[in-house]
Amino acid sequence: MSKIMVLNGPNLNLLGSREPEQYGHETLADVEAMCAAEAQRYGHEVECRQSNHEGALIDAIHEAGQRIKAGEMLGVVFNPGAYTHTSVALHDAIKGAEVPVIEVHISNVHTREAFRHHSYISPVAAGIVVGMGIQGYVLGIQGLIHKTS
Ligand code: CA2
Repeated sequence: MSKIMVLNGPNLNLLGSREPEQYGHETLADVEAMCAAEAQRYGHEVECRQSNHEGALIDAIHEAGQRIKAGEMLGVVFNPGAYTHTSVALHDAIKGAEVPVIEVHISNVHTREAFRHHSYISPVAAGIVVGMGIQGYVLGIQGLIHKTS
């Protein structure tokens, strides 16, 4: 059994409480339960983290890198939230730690404001899931398992 890290960035702890037209009615706890069930279907286990702090997300990516090298983790399903559009530091962390990352966005960022059209994460992501609602996390887990097994 391997671990999969499900990592969520800023404000995703608010899922289900506001903006349901954009992000749906489900909470982050609902998302994490779906991810756990999907990973279990493949004999894997999720470890779920959320932070509103860029440095904490970078630390989580570094930790994933070490655990992947130790053979106990497959990679990270990552919704970086608004840091997607701003963070060179997260780009560098993913590249530097050589972590297979599936980038997930609940909404279709390409139909939204222009500032959401660019991602610093996509060039270093192993795959991208956009605009599939919270089902995108399930697809991200499937994609990560497919790419790394
Ligand atoms: O579509 C996505 O998953 C995003 O990563 C969500 C980010 C946004 O900045 C990205 O452009 C696209 C925002 C997450 C905020 O989530 C909230 C959920 C409920 C209420 C308020 C914010």
